[in-house]
Amino acid sequence: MVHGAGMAPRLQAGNRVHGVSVGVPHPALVQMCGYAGYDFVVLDNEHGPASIETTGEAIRAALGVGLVPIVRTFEPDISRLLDAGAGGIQVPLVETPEQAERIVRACRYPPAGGRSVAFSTPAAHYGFADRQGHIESSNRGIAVVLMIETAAAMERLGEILAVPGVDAVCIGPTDMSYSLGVPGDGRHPKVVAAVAECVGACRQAGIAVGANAFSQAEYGEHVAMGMTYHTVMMTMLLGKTLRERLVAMRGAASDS
Ligand code: 3PY
Ligand code: MG
Repeated sequence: MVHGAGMAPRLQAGNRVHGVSVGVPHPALVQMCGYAGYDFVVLDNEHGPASIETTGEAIRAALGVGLVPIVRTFEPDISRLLDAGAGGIQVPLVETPEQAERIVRACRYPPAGGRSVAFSTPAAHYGFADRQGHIESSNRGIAVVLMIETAAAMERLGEILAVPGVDAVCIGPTDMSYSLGVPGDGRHPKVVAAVAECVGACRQAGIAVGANAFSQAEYGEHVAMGMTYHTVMMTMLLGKTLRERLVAMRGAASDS
């Protein structure tokens, strides 16, 4: 039964995947990412304003264009977002192995975990999905992505990565810079060293790792380091393109 849960095996196999972080929760923007050919979207419910209901619409849009909908969210919403059809969960600011264990457990039906079972949900096709098939494909396919973005997380990184069931790590250089006392400087040697250490540890543990790439040059660096879980940020791309075109037009027209 296809419900967007298919990302975990791809991450486990080390496949390179490209996604869009969507902070403006409109289904049309999600559809656009699918038609553009991306593999997945990260619906950003950490920094974005989406409710569970609007996230449900975005998930529906993603599934309609063949995108895996991963939702970036805090722990309390995991259960409802998976029921809404999320194919993966990305939790920010993970700092302890206990938290990582809780997140994995929340993403797996028993006996593998503690996710509450219901077949009336969009994820289970409102009861039309084969029940056992839904349980098995969800447990096999839902991607568990943890964000590592603080000094506290780095201190316990080995323990966090040893938690069974973690499929990928997404590094957050901005929060990391604030946490390391070099606020806003994602290129500071302290941040660069933390990112390199995190990538190395993930690769050693056989866990996919990635980050937002804000430029093609940065994407190249990420690939060279061994990252395979790549995202671009929609608001940044749109804003940058809009501004560049305006500047170019004003430069080209003598009367503007
Ligand atoms: C960070 O850099 O802190 C992030 O959360 C990136 O998504
Ligand atoms: Mg962050």
